[in-house]
Amino acid sequence: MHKPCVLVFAGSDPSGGAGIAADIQAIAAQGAHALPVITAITVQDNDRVFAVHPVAIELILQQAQVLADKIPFKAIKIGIIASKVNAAALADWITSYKINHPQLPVILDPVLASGHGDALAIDDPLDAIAPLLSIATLITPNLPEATALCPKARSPLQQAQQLMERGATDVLIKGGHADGDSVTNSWFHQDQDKVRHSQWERLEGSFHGSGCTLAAAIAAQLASGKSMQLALDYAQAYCHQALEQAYSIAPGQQIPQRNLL
Ligand code: PXL
Repeated sequence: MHKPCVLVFAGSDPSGGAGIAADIQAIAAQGAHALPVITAITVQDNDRVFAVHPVAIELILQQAQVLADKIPFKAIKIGIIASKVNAAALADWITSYKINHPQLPVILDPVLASGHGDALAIDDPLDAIAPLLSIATLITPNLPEATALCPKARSPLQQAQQLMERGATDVLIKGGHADGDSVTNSWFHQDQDKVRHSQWERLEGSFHGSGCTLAAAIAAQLASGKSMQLALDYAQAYCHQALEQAYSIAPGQQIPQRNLL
């Protein structure tokens, strides 16, 4: 049996809720295989982040290169990179790799802070994302991230357009931070004027690593050969189920049940 691979660049979260642990589980649950390259070690529990230590960029890129030399991965997923210089160097590496793999989807979860607003980068978080915006195929900001990334935009459509002007073909703006009984995610595609909304029942409580789960599941679905539309549909349905079945490890944020029951 063969499984499609996803090259993942993400931070480690020792609570096991977010970051690379979340990505590995979400990718496995789609029937794909994660190639996890750790970009930063964080010190955190299921609620708060106490420290972030970026991994040396040489070590990140050596791992990526060894994998790239042998394993034909079908998507790249990027979580926190945690520093400006590392983000710039990783963007360069991915740009070079894509010369021979122009169709390779690159999914960027533009994490600017933890759910509690704690820093997940040693530099200004916008600086630690900026170089990656132009190499991403799909960007998956939540509402505060979309606002911070595109401060001059006056609507989600303008935010998506500004992000796509930098090179992405697709933007999924996640509506979890809005009010109301339901959560609406909005998918914008470069060649279509129409937005595609998907609505999900708002679940009680707060979750640790929901964004990682969704972006990793999308990457795995794309790696498995799904169209963007199907990948988004499957991954959002999967993520919603994982949140419905979320479990507790301590007071505070719950952990998505990524290995669905
Ligand atoms: O969910 C965003 C995120 C990504 N990566 C790491 C994290 C978090 C949130 O806490 O810890 C490592």
